[in-house]
Amino acid sequence: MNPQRHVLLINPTITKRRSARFPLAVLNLSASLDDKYTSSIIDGNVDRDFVSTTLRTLKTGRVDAVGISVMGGPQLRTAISVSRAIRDGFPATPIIWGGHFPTICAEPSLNSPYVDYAIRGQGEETLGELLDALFSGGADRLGAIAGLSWRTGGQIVHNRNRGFSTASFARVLPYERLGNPKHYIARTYLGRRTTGYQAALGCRFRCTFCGVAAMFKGKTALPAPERLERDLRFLITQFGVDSIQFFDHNFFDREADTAPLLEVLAKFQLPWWCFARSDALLNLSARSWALVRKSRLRMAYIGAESPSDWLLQDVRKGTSTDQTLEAVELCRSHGVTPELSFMLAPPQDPEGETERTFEFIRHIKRIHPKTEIMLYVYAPLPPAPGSKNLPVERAVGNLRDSNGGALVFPTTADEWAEKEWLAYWCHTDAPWLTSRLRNRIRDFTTVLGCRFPTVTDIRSPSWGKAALRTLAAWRYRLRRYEQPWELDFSKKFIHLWDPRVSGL
Ligand code: B12
Ligand code: SF4
Repeated sequence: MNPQRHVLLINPTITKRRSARFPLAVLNLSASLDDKYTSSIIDGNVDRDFVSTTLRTLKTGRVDAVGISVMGGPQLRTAISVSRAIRDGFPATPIIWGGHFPTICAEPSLNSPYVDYAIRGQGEETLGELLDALFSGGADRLGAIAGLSWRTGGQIVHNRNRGFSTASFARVLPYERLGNPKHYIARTYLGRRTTGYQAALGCRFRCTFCGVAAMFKGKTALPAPERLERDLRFLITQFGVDSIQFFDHNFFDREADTAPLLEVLAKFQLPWWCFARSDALLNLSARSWALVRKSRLRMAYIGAESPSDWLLQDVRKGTSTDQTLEAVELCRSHGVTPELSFMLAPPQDPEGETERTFEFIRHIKRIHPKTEIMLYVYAPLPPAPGSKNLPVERAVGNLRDSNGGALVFPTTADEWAEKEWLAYWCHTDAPWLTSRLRNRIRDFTTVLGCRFPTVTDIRSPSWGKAALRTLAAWRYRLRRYEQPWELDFSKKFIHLWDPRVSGL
C-alpha cells in the first residue's frame, strides 16, 4: 500500500436518482486498487452536482489521478463535463477514461484534450499498471501496458489487447465507499428492495452489433456457486435485499456450468431478472427448469433481434427465429416473462425488415400476450482498436449516411456527444432512416407501448395504464399506427416508464 497516492473514481450521471443502482464498474476498480493505492468514489447518479463535488475533492490536494467510467450515450455528455472541469481547474491531474465508450472509441477519446489515457476492455489490471507507471516515473513502461491507449509525440498509440481476466471473482466489493446504500436499493416490479448484481463475466458469442463482444471478444466465465451464495447472503443480511436484477452479460451458459448457480438461487428464492439467449434456454433440462421455477426467475431478456434468419446469420447471432418462438413458449409454460429485444431498420432493407418485425411481434403477442417488447434501431459501432474483426468491419462498411454515401463515424468525443450520434449509440436513430420510417417506428412504438404497457412499470397509476390500453386497442387491432395523436396527448398526463432508458 502506498498511502500517499489517492485515486478518485467517478461514475458520471447516466440516469435519474431513483434509477441509480450500485455502480459496479467503479466498485470493482476500487477493490482492485486496494493493495497499492487508496481510492474514493463519486457517483453522479446520486450526487446530482457531482462536477462541483469533484472539483471540491480535487481542491483538497489529495487526489493524484482521476478514473472516469464512460458508457456511450447520455453518460458521455456528463463524462465530458466533469473531465473538462478537471482539465480547466487542475491541468496536471491525469484523467483516465475506461468503460464501453473508450473501449470502442479509444481514438475519439484521445482526440479530446480532456482525456490522457483510454483503457480498453476490463479495467482492473490495466488501471493498476498504468498508475504504477505514472506514480513511479515509469513513463517508458507505458508502451508495455496491455489494454492501454495513450498519446506519445503527438501520436495515438493502441497497445495490444489485454487477455480475459477472472481476477474480480476473488474480490469483495467495497459498498461502504458509496455512502448510504439506500440510494441503490429500489422498489421494482420484482420486489420492495431490488438490487443490481453481476455474477458471470462476458459472453462466449461475438454478435457484430454488440458492445459486450467488443469488450470480451467471445470469452465468458461463471463464478463458483460459493461466491454467488456468499454475495447473496451478504446483500440480504446487510441491505435487506429481496430481489435481484442480474447485470451479467449473459446469465445462462452451458447447462453444466449454470446448474450449480441455479441451485443457489433456488435456495434463496429471491425473484430475479437476467439476460439470456433463446438457444441456452432451449438447452436446459427439465431438472434445470424446475430449479428456474423454484428460484423465481420472473423475466428473461432475450435478444430476438430480427424476424429474418438471414439477418440473424449476418450479425452472427447464432440463434434462429424458430428458437425465439420456442423460447417464448417455453418461458410461458414455466411462468417466466420473456422480454424480447429487436433491432429495427437494418440498412439492407430498412422498411421491409421493420414491417416484418412489427408482424412478428404481433404473432408473438398472439402466442404469449405477456411477452415484453424492447424496440431498438440497428446501429452497429465501429470495431474497437486492436481487434481484427472482419464481420464487424463488413457490417459497418455497408452503412450509409442520409445522402447515401459511406457512413463516417465521429472522430472526437464531443462529436459522439452530438444529438444524432447520441441517438445512434442509444439505438434510437440512424442516418439511413427516412423521416417516413422514423415516424412509422415512433408511431408503432407508441401504439404497442400503450396497448401493452410494460409490467415492469410500477410507477404509473393502474387506471392510467388501463385507459391507455383501451384507447390504443382499436389502432393495434386494425394496424392503424399512424399519428396516434390521442395517445401522445394522453401520455402527457399518464407518464409511462421506459425500461430502455431507466432499467427496471
Ligand atoms: C446497468 C446498466 C445500465 C443502467 C445504468 C446504471 C444504473 N441504473 O445506475 C441504465 C439502465 C441506466 C443503462 C442505460 C443504457 N445502457 Co446500459 N447497461 C447496464 C448493464 C446491464 C450493467 C452495467 C454494469 O454495471 N456492468 C458491470 C461492470 C463491472 O462492468 P463495466 O461497466 O463494463 O466495467 C468494466 C469495464 O467496462 C471497465 N471500466 C468501466 N468503467 C471504467 C473506468 C475506468 C477509469 C477504467 C480504467 C475502467 C473502466 O472496467 C470495469 C471492470 O472490469 C450493462 C451490461 C453489462 N453487463 O455490463 C449494460 C450496457 C453497458 N448498456 C449498454 C447501453 C448501450 C446502454 C444505453 C446507452 C442504451 C441502451 N440501448 O440501453 C442506455 C442509455 C439509456 C439512456 N439513458 O438513454 C450496453 C453498452 C454497449 C456499448 N457498446 O456501449 C451494455 C453493455 C448492454 C448491452 N449488452 O448492449 N445501462
Ligand atoms: S449473445 Fe448477447 S451479450 Fe453475447 S455477444 Fe450476442 S448480443 Fe452480445
